[in-house]
Amino acid sequence: MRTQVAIIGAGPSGLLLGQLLHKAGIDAIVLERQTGDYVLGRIRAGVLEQVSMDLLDEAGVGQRMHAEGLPHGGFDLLFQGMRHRIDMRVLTGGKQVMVYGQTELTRDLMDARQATGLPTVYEAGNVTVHDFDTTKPLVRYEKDGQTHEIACDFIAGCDGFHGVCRASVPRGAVTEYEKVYPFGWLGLLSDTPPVHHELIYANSTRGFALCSMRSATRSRYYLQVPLSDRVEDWSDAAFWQELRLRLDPQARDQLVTGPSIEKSVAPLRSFVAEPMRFGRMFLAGDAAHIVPPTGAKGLNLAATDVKYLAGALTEFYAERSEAGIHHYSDRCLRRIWKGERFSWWFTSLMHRFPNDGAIGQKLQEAELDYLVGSRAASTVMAENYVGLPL
Ligand code: RFL
Ligand code: PHB
Repeated sequence: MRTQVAIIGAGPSGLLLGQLLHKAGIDAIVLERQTGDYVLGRIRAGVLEQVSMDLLDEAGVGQRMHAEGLPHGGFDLLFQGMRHRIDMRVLTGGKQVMVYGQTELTRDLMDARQATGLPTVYEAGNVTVHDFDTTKPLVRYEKDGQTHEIACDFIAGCDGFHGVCRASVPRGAVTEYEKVYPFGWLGLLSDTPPVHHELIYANSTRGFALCSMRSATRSRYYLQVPLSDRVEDWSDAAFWQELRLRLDPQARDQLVTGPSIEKSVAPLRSFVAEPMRFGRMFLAGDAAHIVPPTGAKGLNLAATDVKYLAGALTEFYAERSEAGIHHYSDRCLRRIWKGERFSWWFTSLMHRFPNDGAIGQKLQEAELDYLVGSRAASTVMAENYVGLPL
């Protein structure tokens, strides 16, 4: 088999890249280790920045997002038992974000790919990448007991944090920066109306909580939990009880509970791999960087990588120019580090850190009080939340 770009991973990064390349008339094959249903079953991100929305439109898959997504112009910060609204729309001159689940976005991309008959190989086993330091890279995989080979011009590593592409780069060619946080997020999805029409980010002495949503009838809630907690340790009843304790009296009264549809624990990590290009192989999305979910930057950073990568490859094929390819890593990393900084800062401000004690809590409360009382500080927060310009 031969293609122009072999894309490893059919998460949002890989599928979006496939769609943008298709629009530009560039051939690609997507290889995914899991089944399509498995990929759709992973409940993850929920908030899209304007830049990501624009990109979905550019890829021709934004229709359902506009019809069913929920535009949000603000969110609440809750601390010392009181809620304060950050009015993103006013503070950023009209910008907002879109609440639209990663599952839905992935489904839209999958449907678009299927409708155009573009090749995706699900359950591709033992994917390996070769010769990306030459102009003739090669990808091998196994399917139905047979080994297959794809000759290509470029490899796009869109295979997430545990993928094969970054792991195939010689040690010494890549520098990794990492911070692991001493807690995780326990998430619960339920078919209950959201407690509030906007998101609530809560700093409480019992730990962080987040009230999010997927629609007017589907809620997504998160609790900070110790890393040692397993999902089996948390009954639905225990989750709802703990969430109530971390909310303000009004939200506590308004909270509608119900059986969980999904419940999972995610560890929190900041991670960046530099550079993001190795000859003719690129890394994009979670394959190159991870942010803690506080502030909802992960998927949005992935989308920008893909935008830059699709642009660089289009330039290569249309103009025979390698300028975009050479600048890909630096352009991405400039934006990524700002997303990393914001996610680390917001995480540090909202969570209870086991070693910081009572003074840690007091310092966070003082910063939050300053933040909601200062238009300058609120503007910094709002600008980062809606997404920095490209
Ligand atoms: P993905 O989604 O991990 O997809 C990678 C795909 O590659 C496949 N793969 C392989 N395929 C073939 N061969 C191999 N050897 C392979 N190894 C892996 C995998 O099966 C998978 O299908 O990475 P991608 O596409 O870069 O997308 C990144 C996003 O998924 C991620 O950044 C976000 O989900 C992060 N995130 C959030 N981001 C936001 O922008 N807003 C949010 O509100 C938000 N909330 C979240 C989040 C992530 C969370 N978790 C669980 C980490 C909330 C949570 C709880
Ligand atoms: C979500 O709805 O899953 C979500 C929303 C905002 C975040 C993180 C996750 O900051």
